[in-house]
Amino acid sequence: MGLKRTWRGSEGPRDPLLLRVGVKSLKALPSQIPETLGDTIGKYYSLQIQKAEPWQQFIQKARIWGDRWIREVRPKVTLVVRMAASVANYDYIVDWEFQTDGLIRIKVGLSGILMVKGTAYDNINQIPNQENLYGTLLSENVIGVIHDHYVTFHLDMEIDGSDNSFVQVNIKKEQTSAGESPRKSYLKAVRNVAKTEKDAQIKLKLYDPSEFHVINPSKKTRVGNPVGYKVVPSGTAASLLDLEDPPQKRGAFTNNQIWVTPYNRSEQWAGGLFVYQSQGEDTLATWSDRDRSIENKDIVVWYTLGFHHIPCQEDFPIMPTVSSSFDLKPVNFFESNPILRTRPNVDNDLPVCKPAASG
Ligand SMILES: [Cu+2]
Repeated sequence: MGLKRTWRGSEGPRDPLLLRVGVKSLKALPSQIPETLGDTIGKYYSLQIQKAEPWQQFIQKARIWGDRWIREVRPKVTLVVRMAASVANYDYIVDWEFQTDGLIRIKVGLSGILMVKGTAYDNINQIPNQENLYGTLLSENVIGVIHDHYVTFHLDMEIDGSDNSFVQVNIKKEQTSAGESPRKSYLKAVRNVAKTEKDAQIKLKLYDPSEFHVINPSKKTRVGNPVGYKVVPSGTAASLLDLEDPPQKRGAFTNNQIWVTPYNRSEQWAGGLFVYQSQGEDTLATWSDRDRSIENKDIVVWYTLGFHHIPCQEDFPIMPTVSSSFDLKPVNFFESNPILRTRPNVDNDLPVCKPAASG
């Protein structure tokens, strides 16, 4: 566990001076702003540039804003809970990052020793068909074989209480009727509350997108939205193996990226208890196929983060860390942006790490 202090993208250093200025065009970047203002800005100040304002208003506006300098920022301070697991030749670094805006980012980093096999080849010009290597020649007589990694998370969600529902919010394209509008299409969100487990066996789709909300249907915000958190996928991978392939039967928890099951103490490990002896009879897929009721129940959301890995020479002999993540993000959980009422941090609020006394 540790505290990390970083700056959010464009927010710049602590206590910046934010100047609202006008520029004639996007070509007029800070380097072209008059020297006098450039002096005022100084190297530690951030610029908030608003384009296409008349140049005459520019100095005046800067002066008006000059009487009301905005000097506050809130540095991004996150609590990171880290776990590192050595699994065979690999090291997996799992970070749970808790942000002050309520977002929880779960990040997985892969490192360690690459899985390789021997070969008689010591140069690719000796290989008649490189595809038949099923990997990459990484060094003389060493092939890094193509493989996948899957990390499945058991998320025992409790959104403001134990009884929750899973809602797939599907984004749909609607067409305008002929002559109705110059526009041809627009977007609509269709909410589908999952009644049973099979309603929540989710394969991610880029061109049929959805949000995945876990809500408490009996707790509402001031304006009536059910409180919730959503699962936000990021870069991930799906298994391409045949469903009847023995490794896939054992690893059937990768058949979908999201599953939802009713809480059951005996259903804790997505691959079952005895993975290496398994014929696939005790996995998340077999539990989910019972199709139990999951609406307004104590539910568990399962999310699988995947990586396809075609090794390259930089991965050998020890891999630089490859990372991906997904988020649990508040969705109508707070009445408004929770950051706005937080005090600006000052240096003294933060723990100061000092080196241990020597000797
Ligand atoms: Cu790998």
